[in-house]
Amino acid sequence: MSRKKLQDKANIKVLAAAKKAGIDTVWDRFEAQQPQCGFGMLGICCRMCNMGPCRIDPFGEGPSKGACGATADTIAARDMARATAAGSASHSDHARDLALTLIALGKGQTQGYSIRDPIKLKIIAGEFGIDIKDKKEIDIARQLGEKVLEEFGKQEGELILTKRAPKKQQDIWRSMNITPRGIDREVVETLSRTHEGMDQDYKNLVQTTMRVALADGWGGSMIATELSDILFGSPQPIRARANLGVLKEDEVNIIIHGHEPTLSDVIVTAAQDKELLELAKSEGAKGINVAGICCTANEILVRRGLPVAGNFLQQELAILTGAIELMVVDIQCIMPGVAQAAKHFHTKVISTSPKAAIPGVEGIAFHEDKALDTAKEIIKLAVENYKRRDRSRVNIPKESMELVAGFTAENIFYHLGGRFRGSYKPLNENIINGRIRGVAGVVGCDNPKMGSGAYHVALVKELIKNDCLVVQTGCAAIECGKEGLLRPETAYEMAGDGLKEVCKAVGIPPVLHAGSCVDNTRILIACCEMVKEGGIGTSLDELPIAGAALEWMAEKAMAIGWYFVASGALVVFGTPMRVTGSQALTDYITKDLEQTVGGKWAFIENPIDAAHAMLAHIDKKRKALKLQPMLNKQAFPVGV
Ligand code: NFS
Repeated sequence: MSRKKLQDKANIKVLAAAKKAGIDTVWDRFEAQQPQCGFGMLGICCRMCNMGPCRIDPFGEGPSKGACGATADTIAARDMARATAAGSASHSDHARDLALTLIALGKGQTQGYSIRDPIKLKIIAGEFGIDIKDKKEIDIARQLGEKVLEEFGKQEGELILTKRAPKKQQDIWRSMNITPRGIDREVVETLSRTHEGMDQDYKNLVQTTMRVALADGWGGSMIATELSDILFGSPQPIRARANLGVLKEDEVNIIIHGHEPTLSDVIVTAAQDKELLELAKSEGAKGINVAGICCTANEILVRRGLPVAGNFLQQELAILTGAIELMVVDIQCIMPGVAQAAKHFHTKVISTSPKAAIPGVEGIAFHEDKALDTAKEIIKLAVENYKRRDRSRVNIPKESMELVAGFTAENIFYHLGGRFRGSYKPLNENIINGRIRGVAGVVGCDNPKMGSGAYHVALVKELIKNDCLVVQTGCAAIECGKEGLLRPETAYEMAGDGLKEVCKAVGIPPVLHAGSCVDNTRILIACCEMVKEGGIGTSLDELPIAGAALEWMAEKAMAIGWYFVASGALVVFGTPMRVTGSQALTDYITKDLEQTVGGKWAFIENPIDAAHAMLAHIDKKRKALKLQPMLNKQAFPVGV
């Protein structure tokens, strides 16, 4: 597969118009960066102190050490640890804000929020040791928020949600001293250990990397998912559409972009406000159309069926359609290019988080106590901007695809077991009897290095063809949704015979959209349920599972990859993390680590090769478990 292949017709159409108008996009800027810095890519450029920047000669002709004496192993491992800590911090800070929202709700200091999943509130409160007897929901919410906040500042002990993992994982983590103690502590310690003159042993640096990542997976991200379900409702399978074609020619188009559901959920509610709809009509628009980009889109998609305008790489393209009145952004994955693209059109960009200011972009700070008022104010700005739309420049591609999203560890339980005997038993049984080979997570970003999402699509097709049930999150899920893979019909069109039969019996697509990137923790929980159900291993590392984020881009993806590896999974990235300048580190994380944590990394660019590596790994686990041979004889051979 050639690099930079733009397979999405919507993208091709908008990019052609952008080129004509002389407006650059992420693909142009990426191209302008070529060739990219080889030292940087290999992870052997050190900028930790002001004796540097230092770099190691990968050909062995120039320096083999930095000014302080740091080797390639130390330099690459420190860089990897820091990036993982940043990813973990991002998810976890997002979770912290949700805890603060829950506390504010408990204190009656919010506007537009309620407890939408009271059952989950009580379950999670129980897990956090809160006595819920005779307590009002609102009081439980406040107490839970406070208890969750303690997880961030804890100095000793173990994060409460790590108890959800199978005993063997907990034992491994304890024996390797990687059980996360407090979320903030792990981030701070990783930053401190990677300061100049601190931790120099790459294996020791991998240890802090795993612990800070586990603080994300079994801490920050998991908390974010649970609190979002409590505040905004637990997802249920829901139909929606994705791609730029969801934008409307004759309505006010508002894009919500970023990650937190806190504001965007209220915006979707406020967009149905009668007065605002009247105002839109008086401005000549037929309605107000709210659509999403990135994980904010996923958060609202899985709960309310929000139309998805696009994934990460499409954020500028949405603006380039000339049909966006306003894009409201919160945190993470917002390209500076968005504000630059907006300057060419009437589009207003509003930033709502003081943590993510953008030069030249108006900031409207968002506070929970005035959430609904703020949302209305923002929508009003959009409606008033409708008259400034230059109709001669509107270029909305017609492409949009139907999809089903909203599968969770809890509701998949009911789907697989049927309404009256909710259980993971049918999933496990179908894995045991060889109808389903295993479960693969295909997640993460899209990256101009790989075109515009084609790698996810090719990988998922190969996996389901070979009877692997696929679970997705993030931009990878959006990409596969646009390509029609998230429809139940996909089972008939593309899945192997065994998987097809199960999907047909249960009524699910072979590719399950489980939400945003913090919702990767839903996959962890589903895996724990598989272990609990029995018959396919007593720990996560024994399960026939694998994960991939071929088009990964963000540091958050490194944190996610690492917490899956440390939890016992094989994780495949399409382009390597910046480690390959150190052979020792690369070997350690792609080979040796499997002996201790059960998981490991692989870096494989070709999506078919990546699929086969995942299938081979799954087959290795099947063999160890002595499961029955695969029923579908045409499928990828049980090779290992
Ligand atoms: Ni994940 Fe989601 Fe998308 Fe990548 Fe960005 S939106 S949090 S980081 S680009 S998948």
